[in-house]
Amino acid sequence: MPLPKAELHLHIEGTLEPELAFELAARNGVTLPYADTEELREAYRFEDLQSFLNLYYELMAVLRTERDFEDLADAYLARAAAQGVRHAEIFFDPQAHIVRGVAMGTVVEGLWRALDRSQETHGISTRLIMCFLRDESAESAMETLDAAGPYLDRITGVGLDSAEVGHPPVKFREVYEAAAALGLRRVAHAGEEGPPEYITEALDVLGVERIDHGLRCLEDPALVERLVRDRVPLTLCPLSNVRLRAVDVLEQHPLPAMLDAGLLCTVNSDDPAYFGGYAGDNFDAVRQALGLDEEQLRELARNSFVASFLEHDEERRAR
Ligand code: ES4
Ligand code: ZN
Repeated sequence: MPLPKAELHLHIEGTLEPELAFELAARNGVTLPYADTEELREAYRFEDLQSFLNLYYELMAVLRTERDFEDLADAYLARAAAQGVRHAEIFFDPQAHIVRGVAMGTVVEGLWRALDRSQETHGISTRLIMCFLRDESAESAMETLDAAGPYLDRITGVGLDSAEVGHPPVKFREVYEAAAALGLRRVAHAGEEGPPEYITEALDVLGVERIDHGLRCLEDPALVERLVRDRVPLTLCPLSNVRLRAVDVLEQHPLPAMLDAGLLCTVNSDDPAYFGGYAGDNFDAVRQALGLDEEQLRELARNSFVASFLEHDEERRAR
């Protein structure tokens, strides 16, 4: 039995497996520039975050209807359940769909159909986190928040993702203020490819409760001290870090040092269809490559619930 765990860093669009991509392409009359699933998998060789994002946005063309988003989420939840995931806080990127003429309502209603029954069908409680694309303008982010108005009962929080370098958190100060005023929880990707200053800025300017990735905090000892003191969760994604070359090989991932430093680390899958594995696969990989012992793995699983947005009694029940 895999360890019960919460998944806190998961882009739903990053769960699109090649087989489902081709199925949806056929259903929607979309032509993909790949002959078959094998040729598509061949394209999964990334140099960095941007080379991954190019393919990630390209494949989204197959997602068009509510049912597509429902099928996507349902397929993810089934795989996650098989790997011990009991709670999932799921990112989605509305701007990447709205720009293609797919409305906010189509995305949220479709995802919600799968999420709403997930406790019964998969034994997984869920939350939705709406991300802003940081390489788009602050105005576009604010329009996206406005467009989410009718769906805020289904959205727990906001996040910030896509190409990091050159797009510091401060660019989104106003939209995060507006999100906070609406009662939304706040997280942001920071310190994946960007510098440690972006982590500090996400905390101080955006008021985030968790840092997604946060790997580069290690370059700033004072920042590490602060993250430890304030118990700021980091949602690490080890297989993603290898595929996008944030670390050379998994054996050199700093997770053990980060745990030893007292950081509140969690292990997550990011874009599992692209990076070689779901939450349980990431746990297995760090156990093998880094020699983590049972107590460290239990600590990581415990941290995932502590760092989640579950209410306290719900959190106990999920464990
Ligand atoms: C992402 Cl790995 C990663 N980093 C930033 N933005 C993203 N969106 C989807 N995956
Ligand atoms: Zn991510």
